[in-house]
Amino acid sequence: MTLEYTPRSVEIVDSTLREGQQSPLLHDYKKYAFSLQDKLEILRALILYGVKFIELFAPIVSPKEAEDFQALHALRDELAPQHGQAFLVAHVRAHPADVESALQAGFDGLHLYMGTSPQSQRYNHGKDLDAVTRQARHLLEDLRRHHPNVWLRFSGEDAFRTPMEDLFRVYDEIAPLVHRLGIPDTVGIATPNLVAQRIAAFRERYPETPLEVHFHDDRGFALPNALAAIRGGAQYVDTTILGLGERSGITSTTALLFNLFLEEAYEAVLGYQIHLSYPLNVLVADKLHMLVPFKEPVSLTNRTHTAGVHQGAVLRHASTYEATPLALFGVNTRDILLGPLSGWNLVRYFLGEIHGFALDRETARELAQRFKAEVYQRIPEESPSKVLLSLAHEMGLPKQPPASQASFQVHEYLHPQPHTAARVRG
Ligand code: HCA
Ligand code: CU
Repeated sequence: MTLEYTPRSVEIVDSTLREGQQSPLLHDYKKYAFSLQDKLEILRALILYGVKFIELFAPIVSPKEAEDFQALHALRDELAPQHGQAFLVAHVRAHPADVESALQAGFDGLHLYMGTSPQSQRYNHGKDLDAVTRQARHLLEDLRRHHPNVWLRFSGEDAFRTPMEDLFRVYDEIAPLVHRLGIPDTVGIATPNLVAQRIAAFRERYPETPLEVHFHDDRGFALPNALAAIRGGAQYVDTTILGLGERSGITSTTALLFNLFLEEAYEAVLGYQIHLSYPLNVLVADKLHMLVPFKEPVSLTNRTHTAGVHQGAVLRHASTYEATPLALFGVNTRDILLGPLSGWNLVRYFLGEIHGFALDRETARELAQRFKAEVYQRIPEESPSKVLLSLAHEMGLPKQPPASQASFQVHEYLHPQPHTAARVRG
Protein backbone atom coordinates (compact mmCIF):
# COMPACT_ATOMS: atom_id res chain seq x y z
CA MET A 1 0.00 0.00 0.00
CA THR A 2 1.22 3.48 -0.76
CA LEU A 3 0.54 5.37 2.45
CA GLU A 4 3.71 7.09 3.49
CA TYR A 5 3.96 6.86 7.22
CA THR A 6 6.02 4.49 9.31
CA PRO A 7 4.00 3.78 12.42
CA ARG A 8 5.73 3.97 15.80
CA SER A 9 5.86 0.98 18.11
CA VAL A 10 2.69 2.19 19.81
CA GLU A 11 0.24 4.38 17.99
CA ILE A 12 -2.48 6.06 20.00
CA VAL A 13 -5.71 6.25 18.02
CA ASP A 14 -7.45 9.01 19.89
CA SER A 15 -11.23 8.82 19.75
CA THR A 16 -12.16 11.67 22.12
CA LEU A 17 -14.10 13.32 19.32
CA ARG A 18 -15.94 10.09 18.38
CA GLU A 19 -16.17 7.54 21.22
CA GLY A 20 -15.69 10.42 23.70
CA GLN A 21 -18.78 12.17 22.41
CA GLN A 22 -20.76 9.02 23.19
CA SER A 23 -20.07 9.51 26.90
CA PRO A 24 -23.19 9.77 29.06
CA LEU A 25 -21.63 13.01 30.34
CA LEU A 26 -22.36 14.58 26.97
CA HIS A 27 -25.88 13.27 26.91
CA ASP A 28 -27.29 16.46 28.38
CA TYR A 29 -26.83 17.92 24.96
CA LYS A 30 -26.96 21.69 25.29
CA LYS A 31 -24.87 21.69 28.41
CA TYR A 32 -22.06 19.37 27.58
CA ALA A 33 -21.86 18.84 23.82
CA PHE A 34 -18.56 19.83 22.30
CA SER A 35 -18.96 23.01 20.28
CA LEU A 36 -16.96 23.40 17.10
CA GLN A 37 -14.60 25.65 19.05
CA ASP A 38 -14.13 22.90 21.66
CA LYS A 39 -13.43 20.35 18.96
CA LEU A 40 -10.87 22.58 17.30
CA GLU A 41 -9.08 23.14 20.59
CA ILE A 42 -9.08 19.43 21.36
CA LEU A 43 -7.84 18.52 17.89
CA ARG A 44 -5.06 21.09 18.11
CA ALA A 45 -4.02 19.79 21.54
CA LEU A 46 -4.02 16.17 20.33
CA ILE A 47 -1.84 17.03 17.35
CA LEU A 48 0.60 18.99 19.51
CA TYR A 49 0.63 16.05 21.91
CA GLY A 50 1.90 13.85 19.08
CA VAL A 51 -1.19 11.79 18.26
CA LYS A 52 -1.14 10.69 14.61
CA PHE A 53 -4.50 8.95 14.27
CA ILE A 54 -7.61 10.83 15.28
CA GLU A 55 -10.96 9.13 14.95
CA LEU A 56 -14.08 11.16 14.19
CA PHE A 57 -17.69 10.30 13.44
CA ALA A 58 -18.64 9.60 9.85
CA PRO A 59 -20.28 12.71 8.38
CA ILE A 60 -23.47 10.72 7.87
CA VAL A 61 -24.04 10.74 11.63
CA SER A 62 -25.35 14.33 11.63
CA PRO A 63 -25.21 17.55 9.60
CA LYS A 64 -23.28 19.14 12.46
CA GLU A 65 -20.59 16.46 12.39
CA ALA A 66 -20.37 16.83 8.62
CA GLU A 67 -19.98 20.60 8.83
CA ASP A 68 -17.54 20.53 11.74
CA PHE A 69 -15.33 18.08 9.88
CA GLN A 70 -14.46 20.66 7.26
CA ALA A 71 -13.11 23.05 9.89
CA LEU A 72 -11.23 20.25 11.66
CA HIS A 73 -9.71 19.16 8.38
CA ALA A 74 -8.59 22.73 7.64
CA LEU A 75 -6.98 23.02 11.07
CA ARG A 76 -5.18 19.71 10.59
CA ASP A 77 -3.78 20.98 7.27
CA GLU A 78 -2.71 24.22 8.90
CA LEU A 79 -0.79 22.39 11.64
CA ALA A 80 0.78 19.77 9.38
CA PRO A 81 3.83 21.76 8.16
CA GLN A 82 5.00 22.37 11.72
CA HIS A 83 3.79 19.27 13.55
CA GLY A 84 3.84 16.59 10.88
CA GLN A 85 0.96 14.74 9.37
CA ALA A 86 -1.89 13.53 11.54
CA PHE A 87 -4.57 11.35 9.99
CA LEU A 88 -8.27 11.97 10.40
CA VAL A 89 -10.10 8.68 10.25
CA ALA A 90 -13.85 8.16 10.09
CA HIS A 91 -15.68 5.59 12.16
CA VAL A 92 -18.06 3.99 9.70
CA ARG A 93 -20.43 1.06 9.67
CA ALA A 94 -19.41 -1.38 6.97
CA HIS A 95 -22.15 0.12 4.91
CA PRO A 96 -21.83 1.85 1.50
CA ALA A 97 -23.64 5.05 2.59
CA ASP A 98 -21.31 5.59 5.59
CA VAL A 99 -18.23 4.87 3.51
CA GLU A 100 -19.36 7.17 0.74
CA SER A 101 -20.04 10.06 3.14
CA ALA A 102 -16.55 9.78 4.63
CA LEU A 103 -14.80 9.56 1.26
CA GLN A 104 -16.69 12.56 -0.07
CA ALA A 105 -15.75 14.60 2.98
CA GLY A 106 -12.06 13.87 2.47
CA PHE A 107 -11.11 11.58 5.36
CA ASP A 108 -7.64 9.98 5.36
CA GLY A 109 -8.84 6.67 6.63
CA LEU A 110 -11.86 4.53 7.34
CA HIS A 111 -12.48 2.52 10.47
CA LEU A 112 -15.08 0.03 9.35
CA TYR A 113 -16.93 -2.01 11.94
CA MET A 114 -19.65 -4.61 11.99
CA GLY A 115 -20.82 -6.84 14.80
CA THR A 116 -19.56 -10.41 14.86
CA SER A 117 -20.77 -11.71 18.24
CA PRO A 118 -23.93 -13.81 18.45
CA GLN A 119 -25.62 -10.87 20.19
CA SER A 120 -24.69 -8.42 17.40
CA GLN A 121 -25.73 -10.83 14.70
CA ARG A 122 -29.09 -11.35 16.26
CA TYR A 123 -30.00 -7.94 17.67
CA ASN A 124 -27.83 -5.44 15.81
CA HIS A 125 -27.89 -6.09 12.11
CA GLY A 126 -29.58 -9.46 11.75
CA LYS A 127 -26.90 -10.82 9.39
CA ASP A 128 -25.00 -14.05 9.77
CA LEU A 129 -21.20 -14.26 9.60
CA ASP A 130 -21.09 -15.09 5.93
CA ALA A 131 -23.19 -12.07 5.09
CA VAL A 132 -21.00 -9.87 7.33
CA THR A 133 -17.87 -11.13 5.60
CA ARG A 134 -19.32 -10.72 2.14
CA GLN A 135 -20.48 -7.16 2.80
CA ALA A 136 -17.17 -6.05 4.35
CA ARG A 137 -15.09 -7.76 1.67
CA HIS A 138 -17.05 -6.22 -1.10
CA LEU A 139 -16.62 -2.71 0.33
CA LEU A 140 -12.93 -3.19 1.08
CA GLU A 141 -12.10 -4.60 -2.35
CA ASP A 142 -13.78 -1.62 -3.89
CA LEU A 143 -11.92 0.79 -1.62
CA ARG A 144 -8.57 -0.85 -2.33
CA ARG A 145 -9.18 -0.52 -6.04
CA HIS A 146 -10.46 3.06 -6.14
CA HIS A 147 -8.92 4.68 -3.05
CA PRO A 148 -5.48 3.17 -2.51
CA ASN A 149 -4.37 6.10 -0.34
CA VAL A 150 -6.96 5.71 2.38
CA TRP A 151 -6.10 3.88 5.61
CA LEU A 152 -8.38 0.89 6.08
CA ARG A 153 -9.20 -0.85 9.31
CA PHE A 154 -11.89 -3.42 10.03
CA SER A 155 -13.23 -4.30 13.49
CA GLY A 156 -15.57 -7.13 14.38
CA GLU A 157 -17.66 -5.28 16.95
CA ASP A 158 -17.96 -7.15 20.26
CA ALA A 159 -14.95 -9.26 19.29
CA PHE A 160 -14.36 -10.50 22.83
CA ARG A 161 -17.77 -12.16 22.93
CA THR A 162 -17.19 -13.62 19.47
CA PRO A 163 -15.80 -17.17 19.49
CA MET A 164 -12.27 -17.28 18.05
CA GLU A 165 -13.25 -19.56 15.20
CA ASP A 166 -15.93 -17.06 14.15
CA LEU A 167 -13.47 -14.15 14.26
CA PHE A 168 -10.95 -16.14 12.21
CA ARG A 169 -13.64 -17.04 9.72
CA VAL A 170 -14.32 -13.35 9.11
CA TYR A 171 -10.78 -11.99 9.53
CA ASP A 172 -9.17 -14.60 7.26
CA GLU A 173 -11.07 -13.01 4.40
CA ILE A 174 -10.52 -9.43 5.51
CA ALA A 175 -6.88 -9.38 6.67
CA PRO A 176 -5.30 -9.16 3.18
CA LEU A 177 -7.41 -6.09 2.44
CA VAL A 178 -6.76 -3.84 5.44
CA HIS A 179 -3.90 -1.93 7.10
CA ARG A 180 -4.93 -3.25 10.47
CA LEU A 181 -7.44 -5.45 12.20
CA GLY A 182 -9.43 -4.07 15.10
CA ILE A 183 -10.34 -6.18 18.09
CA PRO A 184 -12.75 -4.19 20.27
CA ASP A 185 -14.01 -5.22 23.68
CA THR A 186 -17.27 -3.41 23.10
CA VAL A 187 -18.98 -4.44 26.33
CA GLY A 188 -15.92 -4.39 28.59
CA ILE A 189 -15.85 -8.06 29.59
CA ALA A 190 -12.22 -8.90 28.78
CA THR A 191 -9.51 -9.54 31.37
CA PRO A 192 -5.76 -9.06 30.90
CA ASN A 193 -5.30 -12.85 30.69
CA LEU A 194 -7.91 -13.26 27.99
CA VAL A 195 -6.41 -10.31 26.11
CA ALA A 196 -2.94 -11.86 26.24
CA GLN A 197 -4.28 -15.18 24.91
CA ARG A 198 -6.25 -13.64 22.09
CA ILE A 199 -3.55 -11.21 20.99
CA ALA A 200 -1.08 -14.10 20.86
CA ALA A 201 -3.49 -16.11 18.69
CA PHE A 202 -4.03 -13.15 16.35
CA ARG A 203 -0.33 -12.41 16.09
CA GLU A 204 0.29 -16.00 15.11
CA ARG A 205 -2.47 -16.17 12.55
CA TYR A 206 -1.94 -12.72 11.00
CA PRO A 207 1.77 -11.96 11.48
CA GLU A 208 1.74 -9.33 8.74
CA THR A 209 -1.28 -7.34 9.87
CA PRO A 210 -0.96 -4.84 12.72
CA LEU A 211 -3.60 -5.09 15.43
CA GLU A 212 -5.70 -2.33 16.91
CA VAL A 213 -7.44 -2.75 20.26
CA HIS A 214 -10.26 -0.92 22.00
CA PHE A 215 -11.25 -1.65 25.59
CA HIS A 216 -14.30 -0.51 27.46
CA ASP A 217 -14.02 0.01 31.19
CA ASP A 218 -17.13 -1.75 32.48
CA ARG A 219 -15.01 -3.92 34.79
CA GLY A 220 -12.35 -1.30 35.39
CA PHE A 221 -9.91 -3.16 33.10
CA ALA A 222 -9.66 -0.75 30.17
CA LEU A 223 -6.15 0.30 31.16
CA PRO A 224 -4.68 -3.09 32.24
CA ASN A 225 -6.20 -4.68 29.13
CA ALA A 226 -4.56 -2.09 26.87
CA LEU A 227 -1.21 -2.68 28.57
CA ALA A 228 -1.62 -6.45 28.19
CA ALA A 229 -2.45 -6.02 24.50
CA ILE A 230 0.62 -3.87 23.89
CA ARG A 231 2.80 -6.36 25.75
CA GLY A 232 1.38 -9.05 23.47
CA GLY A 233 2.20 -7.09 20.33
CA ALA A 234 -0.82 -4.91 19.55
CA GLN A 235 0.47 -1.74 17.94
CA TYR A 236 -2.58 0.55 17.84
CA VAL A 237 -4.69 1.40 20.87
CA ASP A 238 -7.93 3.35 20.84
CA THR A 239 -8.07 5.83 23.70
CA THR A 240 -9.83 9.03 24.70
CA ILE A 241 -8.88 11.90 26.95
CA LEU A 242 -10.14 11.13 30.48
CA GLY A 243 -11.27 7.76 29.10
CA LEU A 244 -14.55 9.30 27.92
CA GLY A 245 -16.82 6.96 25.99
CA GLU A 246 -19.99 4.88 26.04
CA ARG A 247 -20.98 3.90 29.60
CA SER A 248 -17.85 4.01 31.77
CA GLY A 249 -15.71 4.76 28.74
CA ILE A 250 -12.47 3.32 27.36
CA THR A 251 -8.73 3.56 28.09
CA SER A 252 -7.52 7.04 28.99
CA THR A 253 -4.96 8.44 26.56
CA THR A 254 -2.71 10.04 29.15
CA ALA A 255 -3.06 7.17 31.64
CA LEU A 256 -1.87 4.75 28.97
CA LEU A 257 1.23 6.76 28.06
CA PHE A 258 1.97 7.36 31.75
CA ASN A 259 1.86 3.62 32.44
CA LEU A 260 3.95 2.74 29.41
CA PHE A 261 6.54 5.14 30.77
CA LEU A 262 6.36 3.54 34.22
CA GLU A 263 6.82 0.13 32.61
CA GLU A 264 9.96 1.56 31.04
CA ALA A 265 8.59 1.16 27.54
CA TYR A 266 10.33 4.41 26.69
CA GLU A 267 10.36 3.81 22.96
CA ALA A 268 6.57 3.61 23.12
CA VAL A 269 6.24 7.16 24.45
CA LEU A 270 8.85 8.63 22.16
CA GLY A 271 7.25 11.15 19.86
CA TYR A 272 4.61 12.12 22.41
CA GLN A 273 4.90 15.42 24.26
CA ILE A 274 4.21 13.78 27.59
CA HIS A 275 4.51 17.03 29.55
CA LEU A 276 1.26 18.10 27.87
CA SER A 277 -0.64 15.17 29.43
CA TYR A 278 -2.03 17.04 32.40
CA PRO A 279 -2.91 20.20 30.44
CA LEU A 280 -4.73 17.97 27.95
CA ASN A 281 -6.75 16.36 30.75
CA VAL A 282 -7.57 19.79 32.14
CA LEU A 283 -8.59 21.07 28.72
CA VAL A 284 -11.13 18.31 28.15
CA ALA A 285 -12.40 18.33 31.74
CA ASP A 286 -12.95 22.04 31.40
CA LYS A 287 -15.06 21.52 28.28
CA LEU A 288 -17.28 19.28 30.39
CA HIS A 289 -17.48 21.84 33.20
CA MET A 290 -15.73 19.49 35.55
CA LEU A 291 -12.35 18.99 37.14
CA VAL A 292 -9.98 16.24 36.14
CA PRO A 293 -11.67 13.17 37.68
CA PHE A 294 -9.95 11.98 40.82
CA LYS A 295 -9.42 8.46 39.42
CA GLU A 296 -7.44 9.80 36.49
CA PRO A 297 -3.77 8.84 37.04
CA VAL A 298 -2.39 12.06 35.56
CA SER A 299 -4.11 14.42 37.97
CA LEU A 300 -3.30 16.89 40.65
CA THR A 301 -5.24 14.70 43.06
CA ASN A 302 -2.25 12.37 43.00
CA ARG A 303 -0.10 15.20 44.29
CA THR A 304 -2.51 16.22 47.01
CA HIS A 305 -1.82 15.11 50.55
CA THR A 306 -4.35 15.51 53.30
CA ALA A 307 -3.45 13.51 56.43
CA GLY A 308 -1.08 15.25 58.81
CA VAL A 309 1.29 12.28 58.79
CA HIS A 310 1.47 12.32 55.00
CA GLN A 311 1.93 16.06 54.85
CA GLY A 312 4.73 15.97 57.40
CA ALA A 313 6.58 13.24 55.56
CA VAL A 314 6.11 14.86 52.15
CA LEU A 315 7.52 18.11 53.45
CA ARG A 316 10.60 16.19 54.58
CA HIS A 317 10.88 14.11 51.44
CA ALA A 318 8.29 14.00 48.66
CA SER A 319 9.17 10.41 47.76
CA THR A 320 7.46 9.15 50.92
CA TYR A 321 4.05 9.45 49.28
CA GLU A 322 4.95 10.36 45.71
CA ALA A 323 6.22 7.35 43.85
CA THR A 324 5.83 8.40 40.22
CA PRO A 325 7.39 11.14 38.10
CA LEU A 326 4.09 12.93 37.49
CA ALA A 327 5.90 16.21 36.93
CA LEU A 328 7.14 14.82 33.61
CA PHE A 329 3.50 14.46 32.65
CA GLY A 330 2.74 18.07 33.41
CA VAL A 331 1.59 17.77 37.02
CA ASN A 332 4.15 20.05 38.50
CA THR A 333 2.33 21.62 41.39
CA ARG A 334 1.99 19.80 44.63
CA ASP A 335 -1.13 20.54 46.59
CA ILE A 336 -1.15 20.32 50.29
CA LEU A 337 -4.53 20.64 51.83
CA LEU A 338 -4.71 22.84 54.87
CA GLY A 339 -7.56 21.71 57.06
CA PRO A 340 -8.56 20.05 60.30
CA LEU A 341 -6.45 17.00 59.47
CA SER A 342 -3.28 19.02 59.03
CA GLY A 343 -0.47 18.52 61.50
CA TRP A 344 2.17 20.83 62.92
CA ASN A 345 4.52 20.24 59.98
CA LEU A 346 2.14 21.88 57.59
CA VAL A 347 1.28 24.61 60.06
CA ARG A 348 4.97 25.42 60.33
CA TYR A 349 5.49 25.26 56.61
CA PHE A 350 2.40 27.34 55.83
CA LEU A 351 3.21 30.08 58.32
CA GLY A 352 6.99 29.94 58.11
CA GLU A 353 7.76 29.28 54.49
CA ILE A 354 4.79 30.80 52.79
CA HIS A 355 3.78 33.62 55.12
CA GLY A 356 7.17 34.49 56.57
CA PHE A 357 6.47 34.03 60.28
CA ALA A 358 9.27 33.01 62.61
CA LEU A 359 8.13 29.97 64.56
CA ASP A 360 9.86 26.97 66.09
CA ARG A 361 8.51 23.44 66.38
CA GLU A 362 7.02 23.98 69.80
CA THR A 363 5.08 27.01 68.67
CA ALA A 364 3.96 25.15 65.54
CA ARG A 365 2.73 22.24 67.69
CA GLU A 366 0.83 24.57 69.98
CA LEU A 367 -0.68 26.42 67.03
CA ALA A 368 -1.69 23.16 65.36
CA GLN A 369 -3.60 22.16 68.52
CA ARG A 370 -5.42 25.46 68.69
CA PHE A 371 -6.08 25.36 64.96
CA LYS A 372 -7.63 21.89 65.12
CA ALA A 373 -9.78 22.94 68.08
CA GLU A 374 -11.08 26.10 66.44
CA VAL A 375 -11.26 25.42 62.74
CA TYR A 376 -14.48 23.38 62.84
CA GLN A 377 -16.32 26.21 64.62
CA ARG A 378 -15.06 28.91 62.30
CA ILE A 379 -15.62 27.31 58.89
CA PRO A 380 -17.29 27.91 56.50
CA GLU A 381 -17.49 31.62 57.42
CA GLU A 382 -13.72 31.71 57.61
CA SER A 383 -11.37 29.62 55.49
CA PRO A 384 -8.84 27.35 57.22
CA SER A 385 -5.93 29.52 56.12
CA LYS A 386 -7.63 32.61 57.49
CA VAL A 387 -8.19 30.84 60.81
CA LEU A 388 -4.55 29.87 61.01
CA LEU A 389 -3.31 33.31 60.06
CA SER A 390 -5.49 34.99 62.63
CA LEU A 391 -4.23 32.56 65.31
CA ALA A 392 -0.68 33.45 64.32
CA HIS A 393 -1.48 37.14 64.71
CA GLU A 394 -3.22 36.55 68.04
CA MET A 395 -0.12 34.79 69.31
CA GLY A 396 1.96 37.74 68.14
CA LEU A 397 4.31 35.68 66.00
CA PRO A 398 7.13 37.82 64.60
CA LYS A 399 7.80 37.97 60.86
CA GLN A 400 11.03 36.90 59.22
CA PRO A 401 12.29 37.06 55.66
CA PRO A 402 11.09 33.91 53.82
CA ALA A 403 13.70 31.17 53.93
CA SER A 404 12.85 29.81 50.52
CA GLN A 405 10.49 30.43 47.68
CA ALA A 406 7.24 28.73 48.44
CA SER A 407 6.78 26.05 45.86
CA PHE A 408 3.65 24.56 47.28
CA GLN A 409 0.17 25.69 46.57
CA VAL A 410 -1.86 25.47 49.66
CA HIS A 411 -5.37 24.66 48.79
CA GLU A 412 -7.91 24.83 51.39
CA TYR A 413 -9.60 21.82 52.78
CA LEU A 414 -13.37 22.27 52.88
CA HIS A 415 -12.99 25.25 50.58
CA PRO A 416 -12.54 23.48 47.29
CA GLN A 417 -10.71 25.49 44.72
CA PRO A 418 -10.14 24.51 41.14
CA HIS A 419 -8.17 21.26 41.05
CA THR A 420 -9.42 19.62 44.20
CA ALA A 421 -11.34 16.43 43.64
CA ALA A 422 -14.77 18.02 43.86
CA ARG A 423 -16.81 18.26 40.73
CA VAL A 424 -18.21 21.55 39.60
CA ARG A 425 -21.06 21.46 37.15
CA GLY A 426 -21.81 24.47 35.05
C1 HCA B 1 -19.42 1.85 18.79
C2 HCA B 1 -18.68 0.56 18.98
C3 HCA B 1 -17.19 0.59 19.21
C4 HCA B 1 -16.42 0.39 17.93
C5 HCA B 1 -14.97 0.08 18.10
C6 HCA B 1 -14.24 -0.18 16.81
C7 HCA B 1 -16.94 -0.60 20.16
O1 HCA B 1 -19.45 2.68 19.71
O2 HCA B 1 -20.02 2.04 17.75
O3 HCA B 1 -14.69 0.30 15.76
O4 HCA B 1 -13.20 -0.85 16.86
O5 HCA B 1 -16.67 -0.38 21.34
O6 HCA B 1 -17.06 -1.70 19.68
O7 HCA B 1 -16.80 1.78 19.86
CU1 CU C 1 -16.27 1.61 21.87
